[in-house]
Amino acid sequence: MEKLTIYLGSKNKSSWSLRAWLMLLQTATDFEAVFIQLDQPDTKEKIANISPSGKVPVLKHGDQLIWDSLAIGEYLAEVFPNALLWPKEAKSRALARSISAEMHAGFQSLRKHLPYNLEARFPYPDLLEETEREISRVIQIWQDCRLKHYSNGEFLFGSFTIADAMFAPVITRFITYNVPLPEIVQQYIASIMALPEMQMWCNDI
Ligand SMILES: N[C@@H](CCC(=O)N[C@@H](CS)C(=O)NCC(=O)O)C(=O)O
Repeated sequence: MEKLTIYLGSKNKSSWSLRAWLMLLQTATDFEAVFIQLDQPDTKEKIANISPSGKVPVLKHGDQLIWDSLAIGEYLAEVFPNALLWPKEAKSRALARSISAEMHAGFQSLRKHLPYNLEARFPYPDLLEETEREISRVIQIWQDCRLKHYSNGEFLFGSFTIADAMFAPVITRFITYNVPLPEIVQQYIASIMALPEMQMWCNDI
């Protein structure tokens, strides 16, 4: 196996890096993690040295670079089929890809008004209607998936998939901002937060 290196941003600041980290740990393969501190005078230069897009995460496999969290997930799913990073069944897989893409491309208001910050805790703030609408949409996605896959495991499609990784930083945002959530969603959040790889990320900032 060629050497795998993942380039990541600071744990407290880089929500996209958390996604790639969770996906990579599912493969149970050896890799090197290189963390680049964000918001430092030399951050842009350090990232530019490795990343064609000027952003992290970036995966390096041998001499191949893969950047962007979702592209990294797709690559890992191909190279490590036994990790079952996408659901096995075609329709579930299509749904997992749909919600992962929806997360990847959307929820701008939620991202802007509930910024990712692992360490902070705030009371639930007054939010714009659009942000509230996006929160409701996330809750609806999680509820629908959990109701459908309740008997197969604790995650959106039963076992952990790329879709769970894509939503993991939304979970930490909901915790940071004390977002009120229905019971079934609270259970899902507890399952994600209990993952050892999530603990490794959150408890060692
Ligand atoms: N669409 C990209 C977004 C990556 C991104 O925005 N990364 C941020 C950190 S979370 C970054 O590298 N920012 C550059 C900087 O802070 O200088 C992905 O899915 O990986």
